Amino acid sequence: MKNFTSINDVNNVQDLLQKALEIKQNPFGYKSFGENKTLGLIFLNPSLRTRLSSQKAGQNLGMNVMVMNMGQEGWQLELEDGSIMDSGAQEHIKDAAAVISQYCDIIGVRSFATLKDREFDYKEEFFNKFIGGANVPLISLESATLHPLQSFADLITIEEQKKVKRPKVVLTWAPHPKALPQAVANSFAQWMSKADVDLTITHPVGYELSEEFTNGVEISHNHDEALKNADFVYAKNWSSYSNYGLVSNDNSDWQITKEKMSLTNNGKFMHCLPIRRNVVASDEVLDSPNSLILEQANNRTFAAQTILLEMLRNEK
Ligand code: SN0
Repeated sequence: MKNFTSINDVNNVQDLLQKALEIKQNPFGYKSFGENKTLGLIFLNPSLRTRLSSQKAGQNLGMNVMVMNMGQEGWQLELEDGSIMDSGAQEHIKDAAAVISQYCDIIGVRSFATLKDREFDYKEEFFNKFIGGANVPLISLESATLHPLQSFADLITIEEQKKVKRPKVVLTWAPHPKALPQAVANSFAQWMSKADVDLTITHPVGYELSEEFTNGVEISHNHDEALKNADFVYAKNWSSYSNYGLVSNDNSDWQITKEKMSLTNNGKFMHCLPIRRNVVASDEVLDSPNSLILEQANNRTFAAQTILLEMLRNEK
């Protein structure tokens, strides 16, 4: 695996899933693979789970790990080739990526969507420019349009928790006070489309995701109807794709409550976190035995460790 920026970098999703489950049983079984190797984790945006689980994943493999909060502590990066850098940005992304590559054997990068320039975001300009300047494998820690490590952890969680061979999984839009990226939802749709599940996406009119990720997926604007008989309810807010970055009205009736969950097949509740309690979902749902939020967060370590091991194996 050269880079990991989407599910398209994975040869066989089932094999990867089985590997993750094996690693979870024996997290220190591959400790020699990362000996004298360095993992660099570069954050342009805030993080809790991604930062700590990726660090732990690297350590479980025997790697040295360096973390930099570039958004706050680094130079502002210029992306334009040939630009005269006489204002704003102090360093070109190609210089930064090449330098970090000299210190690291694998680089993880987080850079969220701007939510202002759809073309820039959906072309993944930041990631592509960084990869262009880097000389070592790159792992996405959430890009403008995707969050593959999160979706891989979600797939592991569903595999562990499912009671039927092909569960009904519902990805539901949820209310939120701020405009958020579509990355988690896009990525979840992409991974679930390749998993042994029946996926339904439900959202208010105006919150359609890019068809690039939802092609062939059942989509419903009827929240209650979509939730019926769900085995898994995955809640996430995202801002509008068509009216890019906008949040038009509050739709507070889309909050996942105990009443909404009662429509499901004793369904399990999922969210990637961080979650705004009693806005996206109620305390009752989040603290119920059917909530999988901690299991998902725990599986972030094993998702990251599986991808890191694939990359380290390539080098051997
Ligand atoms: C990010 C997102 O893409 O939605 C990261 C999720 C893993 N979430 C947020 O930025 C939440 C911020 C907020 O205001 O609640």
